[in-house]
Amino acid sequence: MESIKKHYRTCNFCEAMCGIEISYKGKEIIAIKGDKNDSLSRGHICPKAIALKDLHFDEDRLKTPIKRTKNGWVDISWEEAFNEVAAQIKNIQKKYGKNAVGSYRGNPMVHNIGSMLFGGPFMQSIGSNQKYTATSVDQLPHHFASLMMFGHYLLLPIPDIDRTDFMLIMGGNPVVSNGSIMTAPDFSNRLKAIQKRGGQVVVIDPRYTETAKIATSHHFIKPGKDALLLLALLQVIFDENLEIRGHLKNHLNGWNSIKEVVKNYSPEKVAAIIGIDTETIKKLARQFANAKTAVCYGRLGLSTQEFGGLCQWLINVLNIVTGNLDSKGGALFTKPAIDIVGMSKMTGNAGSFNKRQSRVKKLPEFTGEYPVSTLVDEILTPGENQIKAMITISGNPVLSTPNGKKLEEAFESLEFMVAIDIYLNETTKYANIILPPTTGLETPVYNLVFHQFAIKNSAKYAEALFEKEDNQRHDWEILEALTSRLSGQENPANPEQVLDYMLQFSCYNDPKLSVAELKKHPHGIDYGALTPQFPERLFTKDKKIEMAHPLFIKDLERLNKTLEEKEDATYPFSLIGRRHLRSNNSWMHNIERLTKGKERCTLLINSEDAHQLKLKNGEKVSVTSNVGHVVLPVEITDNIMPKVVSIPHGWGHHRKGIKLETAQKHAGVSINDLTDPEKRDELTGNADFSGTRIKIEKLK
Ligand SMILES: Nc1nc2c(c(=O)[nH]1)N[C@H]1C(S)=C(S)[C@@H](COP(=O)(O)OP(=O)(O)OC[C@H]3O[C@@H](n4cnc5c(=O)[nH]c(N)nc54)[C@H](O)[C@@H]3O)O[C@H]1N2
Ligand SMILES: Nc1nc2c(c(=O)[nH]1)N[C@H]1C(S)=C(S)[C@@H](COP(=O)(O)OP(=O)(O)OC[C@H]3O[C@@H](n4cnc5c(=O)[nH]c(N)nc54)[C@H](O)[C@@H]3O)O[C@H]1N2
Ligand code: SF4
Ligand SMILES: [Mo]
Repeated sequence: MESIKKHYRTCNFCEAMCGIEISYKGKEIIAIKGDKNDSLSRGHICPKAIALKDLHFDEDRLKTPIKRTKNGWVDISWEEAFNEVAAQIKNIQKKYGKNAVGSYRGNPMVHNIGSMLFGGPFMQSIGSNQKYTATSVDQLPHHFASLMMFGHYLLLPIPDIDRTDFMLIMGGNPVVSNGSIMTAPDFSNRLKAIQKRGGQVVVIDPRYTETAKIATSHHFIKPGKDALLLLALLQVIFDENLEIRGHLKNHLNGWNSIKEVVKNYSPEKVAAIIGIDTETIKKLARQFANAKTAVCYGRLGLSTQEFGGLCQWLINVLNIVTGNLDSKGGALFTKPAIDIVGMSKMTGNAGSFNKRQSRVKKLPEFTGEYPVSTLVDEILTPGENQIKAMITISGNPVLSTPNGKKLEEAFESLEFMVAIDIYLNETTKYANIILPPTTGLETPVYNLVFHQFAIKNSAKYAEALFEKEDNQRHDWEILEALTSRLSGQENPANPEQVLDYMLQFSCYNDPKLSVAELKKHPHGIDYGALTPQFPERLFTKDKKIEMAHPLFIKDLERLNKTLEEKEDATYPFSLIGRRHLRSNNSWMHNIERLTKGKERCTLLINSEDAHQLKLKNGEKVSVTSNVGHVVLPVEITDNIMPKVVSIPHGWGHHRKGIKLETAQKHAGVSINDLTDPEKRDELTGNADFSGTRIKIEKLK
């Protein structure tokens, strides 16, 4: 008789890195609970952790390669699949050149140590410039601001929420998302703790969110107007001499330029445009500047918008001029056990911008990739270097990037496509071959990226709970099999060995770190609170922070044009997205436990607007933008600003030819059938999802 055993690991679904305790017997999972001894998460989990079990047993998950034929999908052997994919890639590159093969890498890649470690060599073996990832529909402006100001695209400031006295949250809903570029499991309790110790939390969001509900106060803002608010806060701070130079005073370039620039943005000038009154802006500026410690944190709603780059820049500037950057209780930088930022001193890769431009729309490269909103153009526009074949790895761009419908057309036109993915879904159905990897409990965990974003320094490794079946392959094995066929070079190491190698360079050497050492600590090793690290850790040549980089100053001209913007009569509503606790982007809707219950893919609309349009709760409406059209039910509420409506992203599983039985029962519609690829932050190239112009009509 097998006994019940316990396995400790980190949930790999979102950035929160919750420690979990799994009770199991043989191949059976008895229970999944929060690990109370986890150094970071202290026992917290969300409902998605339990779904690790459902994902493991999901019958729709693919286990062996499949190939699309005239008679439908057929199983093929791994050997045949690898050989054919490599041959097709080589053939297309021979016919059209290296850049004819494009790639898109999606979010789960970052949560998978195998693909993180073996993805780089694979991309090199393809050798194409046509590289795209989910970064440019997400956090690109954060990287951009860090590269320009601190000299390294991964040197991202992390809010010190366990010690701050004042937290200003703009365009983030961590109570639901569990935090992003802020690994802070159990966020709700950490937020409540700020208030318990006498501090305050203020939320700025066009929706009265789950985070706003437990904050000290909340203010609605019109979508896309945050840069103006941030400038006005800075204007008040300088006008009232509330600025503090702090410990970095000798390491700041551009202080006076900032002081000069912000003079143009008084609260009086911006109040009506942003939808927040003058007195509220002034009070907020004073509170922030006068708090003993304070931190401004702006996330997705501030980066996926027209002025994403300006927003992330101004957030850093606000933290700097109040003495809160690189400072306890403010925004700090991490020092993880495997320090990818530190290691780039060896590799020389601190990020790059505009080294080349995309072929069709001339958009700037960022750290080797182009904005994914132009992928459609690169596939559909004929000419030299046109993309003729695509590789997608753990991505679902048909649902997650702007104008998914058009992208479907583009994928359809390709000569060849391969997808490395666990499902036959809205994107992978266009592939000629799908290579399905192991996932979740069949994989080891070490978070290369999220330790880098965590509010405390720690390290943790866990082995796979379940051995893969003989016919299965890990992501890294698939990548390695293709890399060796394309480059002719084999990589004899496995992920554990590569990690071991990287751990040698760790700054934590008591005890000396290795995978074996980490295995002795199933709840993780706690390295304590974040500490100030500037100027030493700056990557700028002069070891100074570039507060007023000319690219930002220039971009203000674009922002200034919006000061005179008129209402749009054709499309009177402004559309934003939202997330739900029991979803993760587009790919967890096939799990009944997470999808069941009240319909969630609804159009949130303010009761005043609903009244004017004579809409009843639950009534289906037609929603149209300049690129597309969807029909979905309305959900009337006062938790959203008038003239702003919201549709969650990641739905739209009604598409034909996919194998996701549960997801198709709760199909919903895709917000990205409405979003426009031409709307982007011109500075960084990031997609602009906040404030898509739409009209709403009653169904006849
Ligand atoms: N309108 C709008 N659009 C958005 C957003 C928004 O807020 N609004 N959010 C954006 C953001 S922040 C992001 S990160 C992107 C996400 O965009 P993507 O990364 O493109 O999409 P996901 O929905 O995460 O799809 C993940 C894919 O990986 C597969 N997968 C899951 N686990 C594994 C695994 O272990 N291995 C492999 N190989 N595959 C796996 C899934 O089946 C799925 O096909 O969407 C963006 N799009
Ligand atoms: N449950 C769940 N958790 C997730 C995910 C998920 O899909 N589901 N996705 C994961 C991923 S990939 C990411 S990147 C993170 C994202 O994590 P968050 O950044 O917390 O993302 P959202 O919950 O989308 O919050 C964005 C907020 O911005 C607001 N907003 C929209 N436009 C504007 C604007 O113009 N100005 C302001 N001030 N606010 C605006 C929206 O109303 C919303 O409340 O979440 C991660 N965690
Ligand atoms: S918040 Fe939920 S999904 Fe995210 S790591 Fe924790 S348990 Fe997993
Ligand atoms: Mo994301």
